[in-house]
Amino acid sequence: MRTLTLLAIFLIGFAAASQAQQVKPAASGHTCATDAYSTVLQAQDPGFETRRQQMQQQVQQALRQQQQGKALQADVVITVPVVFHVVYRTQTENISDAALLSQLEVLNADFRRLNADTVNTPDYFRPFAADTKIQLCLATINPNGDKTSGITRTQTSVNDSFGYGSDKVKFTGKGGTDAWDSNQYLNIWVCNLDNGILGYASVPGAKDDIDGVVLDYIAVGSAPINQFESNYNKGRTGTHEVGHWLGLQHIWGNGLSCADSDDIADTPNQKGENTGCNTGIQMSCEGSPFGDMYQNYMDYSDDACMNIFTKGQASYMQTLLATSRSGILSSLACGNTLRSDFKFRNPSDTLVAAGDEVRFVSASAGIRPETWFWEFEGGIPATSSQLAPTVTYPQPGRYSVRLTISNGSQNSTAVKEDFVHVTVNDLVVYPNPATDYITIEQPARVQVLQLELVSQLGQVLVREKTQDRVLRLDVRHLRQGVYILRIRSSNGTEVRKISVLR
Ligand SMILES: [Ca+2]
Ligand SMILES: [Ca+2]
Ligand SMILES: [Ca+2]
Ligand SMILES: [Zn+2]
Repeated sequence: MRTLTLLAIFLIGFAAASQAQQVKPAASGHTCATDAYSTVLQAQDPGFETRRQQMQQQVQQALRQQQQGKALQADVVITVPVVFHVVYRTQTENISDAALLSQLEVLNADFRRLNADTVNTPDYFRPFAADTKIQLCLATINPNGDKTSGITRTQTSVNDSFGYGSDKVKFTGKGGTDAWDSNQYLNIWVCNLDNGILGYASVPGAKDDIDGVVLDYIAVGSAPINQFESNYNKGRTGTHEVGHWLGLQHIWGNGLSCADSDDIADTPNQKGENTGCNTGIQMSCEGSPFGDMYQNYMDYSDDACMNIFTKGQASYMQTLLATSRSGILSSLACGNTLRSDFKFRNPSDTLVAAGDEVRFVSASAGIRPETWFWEFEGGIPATSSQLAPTVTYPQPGRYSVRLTISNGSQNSTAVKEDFVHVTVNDLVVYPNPATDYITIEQPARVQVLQLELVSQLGQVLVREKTQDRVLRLDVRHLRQGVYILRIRSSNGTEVRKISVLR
């Protein structure tokens, strides 16, 4: 009888797999491609590894500061807005809204330690178990500011399945769906992944347009809503991959030895991955009295046999959200409000010459505004109701810009002081004569490279290389007399006579 049941389970599993024309996941063990995907990114994107390491260092530095007393607001629950992009070829792959909502429920339960199977965490690991204070919500506003279900569905023309190598699922032009602004959303793509891969995540440091988590459709949500027979039908692939997205490494580190680590202090050191469903104490490395924490979401155990994030992992993820994913903290994607913001259409317009045209563009968040009201100190026009106005500034100075947006029932104002710097037309040096400091102010479109203050005998007394627009030279140590200021700029070399008075 038992053999028959097993055979039946095997056949159902086989049917699901053959429908997808794919190999089932390896006989045991999560098949997470996050590490392999990071290796691909290292090869494709020269800046990736540096950014990843910088972000890791930022977290470690912030964690050290927290230990020195500058604690994060530990009681604040962070909400991460999620958009699901279902990219399907067959109706089987086009999993239901219910399955996606079930996935969200699993994530919220696991991250808040509200999962029903916390009872399976052994007593000796319970003191380490954490409510991560991170929760997820389904986006209610899309990047255009319009209402959304938080779910996109795309029937794909891609005939074979998707893989982490090509990453096609993340691009509309390649048969997938473009990411929504990853500074405001966690993008979760659902598709048929090849080679039995269950999921992969971009770790912090990946570029915005590929940022997010990809899940194989068979691993989304929890049975019975998840209708696929496997050891990975309780939605824990999602928990594991979102853990990676928030910077967590596999609990065994990145090598199959005891010398490497996951950089989390309260997870036991572990040699390699655990698969299936272990029981009792399994010790792969010396020095941890209770052995491997194979119940951890960042191991490879079966979905039914994982049930814990640790406090160390929780602070790591919290801190990562406070540093390199801080856009998520201020995202309005699950709300019902709007927030004014704006920028230069051309980023170098922060510094212009008198008479130049400066173009602005609204960069509001949340609900799409219906009206814009701009106020330009020192500008012509002084006000505008356009989405992206052009303004001329006749006089040198530093000017504020203010934008009030409204959707009829709500409004929001952003003010930026000294946002526009209209420079002088010619290089000016003042005061002359000077007693303590000389100020050198350069016009837009000219870049001063080096300044030299030279005595009348030709001796260089001060030399400065500079990137600054406004420079102050200290002449308090100079005797009364006449000096030569030699200014080398992108316009050539210019010489001014400067008197110092005592
Ligand atoms: Ca697949
Ligand atoms: Ca550890
Ligand atoms: Ca290891
Ligand atoms: Zn993984």
